[in-house]
Amino acid sequence: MKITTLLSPAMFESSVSDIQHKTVVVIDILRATSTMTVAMENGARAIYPVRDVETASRAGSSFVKAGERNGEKVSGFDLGNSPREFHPDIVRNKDIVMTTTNGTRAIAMSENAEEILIASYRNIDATIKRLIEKNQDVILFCSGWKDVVNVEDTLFAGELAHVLQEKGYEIENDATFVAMAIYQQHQNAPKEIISKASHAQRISRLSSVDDIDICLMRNTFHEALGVVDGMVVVVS
Ligand code: 3SL
Repeated sequence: MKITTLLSPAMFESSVSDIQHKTVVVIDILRATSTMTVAMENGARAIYPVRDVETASRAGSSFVKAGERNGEKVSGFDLGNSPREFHPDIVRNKDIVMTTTNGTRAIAMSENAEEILIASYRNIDATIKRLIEKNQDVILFCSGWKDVVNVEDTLFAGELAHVLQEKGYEIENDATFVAMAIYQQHQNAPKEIISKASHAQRISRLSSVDDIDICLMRNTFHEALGVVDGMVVVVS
């Protein structure tokens, strides 16, 4: 089995082939995939990730509409993309339609994969378990920020690659070695480097530093999340 890492969506065209036989792990630590995990932890029925604001705004009134652009809540939507907003009182037993700047874009780009997993620190062990059970070539897809590489997604991809390599997976591209090197250097103090990251600074300005702590909590949810028929649901 092989691991390919995309440090940003800009690598997609040049680095991805045969996606229909692979598992793609979509990573947007700050904050889309972490927030999706929180929503599912808090009892949401399903999340419909969509690429654009127009599609999300057309969802029926039974949906909770979550939208973020440039770190801010989309005007007229029920929620933005802060994990603190996805409270059980709001999301329990609800379907959520969600669009974000980078995370839902990466999910849409992965649509032809055999399986798409939605990963965050909050469900990292369940994600690893699912990958090992599937025993398929893996693409670690860092959502980045507007096609630019970021620290937090790279660090997370490096951890997944490190664990999978120990299980016998082969490293397919240099981006995976880069992610693993960053992980090896910062594994004991991930928050230290992540809080210096440009998007962490942006979130602290626009939302709250609490979001960063929430997104960095490990294994608060013991289920893998995947995209099935266009919905993010529990797959394990
Ligand atoms: O781009 C995204 O998908 C978001 O996670 C960005 S933000 O954290 O909501 O600003």
